[in-house]
Amino acid sequence: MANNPHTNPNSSGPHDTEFTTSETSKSDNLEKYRSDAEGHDLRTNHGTRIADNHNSLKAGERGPTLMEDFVFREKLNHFDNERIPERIVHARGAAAHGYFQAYENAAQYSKAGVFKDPGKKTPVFVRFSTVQGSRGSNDTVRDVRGFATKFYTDEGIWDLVGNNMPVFFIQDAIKFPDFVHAVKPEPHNEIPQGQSAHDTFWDFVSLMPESTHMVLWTMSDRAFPRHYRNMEGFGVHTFRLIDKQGKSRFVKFHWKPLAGTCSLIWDEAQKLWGRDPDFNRRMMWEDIENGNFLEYELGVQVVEEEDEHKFDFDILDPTKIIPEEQVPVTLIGKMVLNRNPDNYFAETEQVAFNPAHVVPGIDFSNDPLLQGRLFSYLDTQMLRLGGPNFHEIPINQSVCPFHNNQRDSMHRQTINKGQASYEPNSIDGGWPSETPPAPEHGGFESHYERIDAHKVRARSGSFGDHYSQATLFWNSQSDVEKEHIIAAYTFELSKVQRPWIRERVIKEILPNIDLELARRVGEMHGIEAPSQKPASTDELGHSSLSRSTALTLMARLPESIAMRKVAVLVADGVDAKQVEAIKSQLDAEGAEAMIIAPTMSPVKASNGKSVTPDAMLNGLPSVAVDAVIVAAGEQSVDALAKSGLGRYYVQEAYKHLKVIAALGEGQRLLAAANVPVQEEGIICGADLQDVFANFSEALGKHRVWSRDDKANMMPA
Ligand code: HDE
Repeated sequence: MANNPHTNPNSSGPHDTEFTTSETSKSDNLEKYRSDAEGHDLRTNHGTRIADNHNSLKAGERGPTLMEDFVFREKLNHFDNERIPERIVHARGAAAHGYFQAYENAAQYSKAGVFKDPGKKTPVFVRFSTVQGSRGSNDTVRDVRGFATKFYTDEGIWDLVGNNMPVFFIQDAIKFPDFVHAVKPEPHNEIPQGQSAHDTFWDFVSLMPESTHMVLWTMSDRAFPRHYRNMEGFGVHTFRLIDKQGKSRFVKFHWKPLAGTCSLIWDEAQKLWGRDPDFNRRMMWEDIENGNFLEYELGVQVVEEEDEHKFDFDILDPTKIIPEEQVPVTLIGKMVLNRNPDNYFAETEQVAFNPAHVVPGIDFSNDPLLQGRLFSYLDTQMLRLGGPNFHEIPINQSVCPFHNNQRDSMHRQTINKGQASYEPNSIDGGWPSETPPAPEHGGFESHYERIDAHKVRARSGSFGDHYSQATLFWNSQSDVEKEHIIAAYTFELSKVQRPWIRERVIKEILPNIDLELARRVGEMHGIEAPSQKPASTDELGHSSLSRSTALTLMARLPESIAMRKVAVLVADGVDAKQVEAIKSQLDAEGAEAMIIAPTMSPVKASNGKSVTPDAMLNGLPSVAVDAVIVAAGEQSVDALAKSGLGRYYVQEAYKHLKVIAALGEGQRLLAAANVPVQEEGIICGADLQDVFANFSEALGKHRVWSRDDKANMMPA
């Protein structure tokens, strides 16, 4: 309970209750800061019109520049100071605006206003990021993706600062600087960028068995999502939800993508570093511009307080999931990302997330990783955004009113009126005043938790199981996913120069996950893996589940071909009518046709018409699309078959398990490229409707998984 006896005597309850957000509240709030130069004169920052923006003021045409030139000095001075420190982690990111809408069932768990009214759309701003690389690194690196959501609610900002993987590398926040130093580019030469495949990372994680579960997730294909719309999000820690009666329940947050889950393939991801380093960022931007919005459902796993100790693991341990078979995910709302930012720096770069930004109805657990984060995020903004007033930066401003007695410091924008910047006061009428906690519109009240303990620098014995859920994850993967994980460990360790680190991973860590995994990776490194699990029984832990379907990406494949990008290969002599028919068919199923030709010149079709290409063969390579259709037309197919890039296009698509369709003579391109024509996922035929029936079904499964073992034989 609020216990200040000096609370404003005029205040008989909350005074800001009139305020309610709508879908456009944040955009309206940003409007006063937007600036459009159209029709305006060029001026200095202080308003003086500039007559010449090409020449500095000099003593004579060939003489030195004069100190007096305030136009020059101001311009250069501002430019020289344009950069701010990038985020220490999650430096590379892309963001979008949108809204969240609760379902009917949400309010039963939490009194937070954001869950109250299913008719209401609360504005959100979501930033996706990679973790290791710097701001200019590549999008498709093997890494965790940040999934940070800022809800601009009636009652203040709630930040759900999550990742696309549900666990973390360490259990206690005091190890975070060690972990980040180990994973970042190495300190002596700043190599490698955006990679975990280097000595310091594998040295650290092989000495820290608690990291094993999370490392396994990062060795899976989840580490390079095909699109931000195709990845799950997780709050990771256990939080608390507080209902109107003040009852607390533990909760894990999940974002479930409506477009299903799917990922790139490692070779494809690597090629994209060069061919489209902005792949994820570009796809999201273009899709939103084209009205193909990103959609997720918010889910919760709710655990009653009395069930806290019913699990094989400690729910406060952030290296553990709560398997969905044990506590199902209840969907409580939907989020739509539907508007690109106006300015990258002002919005995406300056946004400041913080897991400590909560509203009444949401509270923390004692997870020691979460507890540390509650300090770190505010702290880091002091350096990055230059002081404690970063909450005034437009993107960070709450849309609901906020008043307090915090004052001054660098770049203060607010002009606080009145004489009393303290509380209690009798000079300014006692305002702003406290609000007692209440089921609605109340002040924030921390959960009334009894803590009776010794002060210790220690870790709970219940955090000692380091392997059982790694084994659960491994056992839950499909065969193809397992092969990809084996290949990932093999590749990563091949980049580790110190043999004892490779040995430690293969002999002391991997066998505790699975003996076969260790044996297979060991084989590729000439290292014999042990035949018994070396860890103690306590470290191996126990999982009452042997498999969880929610852990395989295959459990939520897209099913439909909506919003998939399909390359249609054409050259001079193509059947223009058929190209139109392919486009309409893809359009009808919600997919996007990209006409790809050898050059950007209009293609001369067999009927004398012309077809306008969207891109060239090497401008939009197969790694940037989901499937390929070779259009019919004798001359067109011959030209593509003679072109190295044409043959490479289908070879590479084959290698990456993509669905390939060839219409009419199109088959000849496949033959010329040594792509088998009679195989699952290669659809040849003359009739468009027949071909499409198979094509759509195959693409709904995202890739032709049965081809995985053959694909490596393709040299592309
Ligand atoms: Fe973060 N993390 N983190 N983290 N984190 C930051 O905050 C930190 C952790 C996550 O798009 C930093 O503003 C500590 C888990 C995301 O702006 C920093 C610990 C999860 C983002 C920081 C963790 C995350 C960050 C760097 C361990 C998933 C990007 C810049 C105790 C639940 C947010 C910044 C954005 C960013 C600290 C662990 C997610 C330094 C100390 C676990 C998505 O404050």
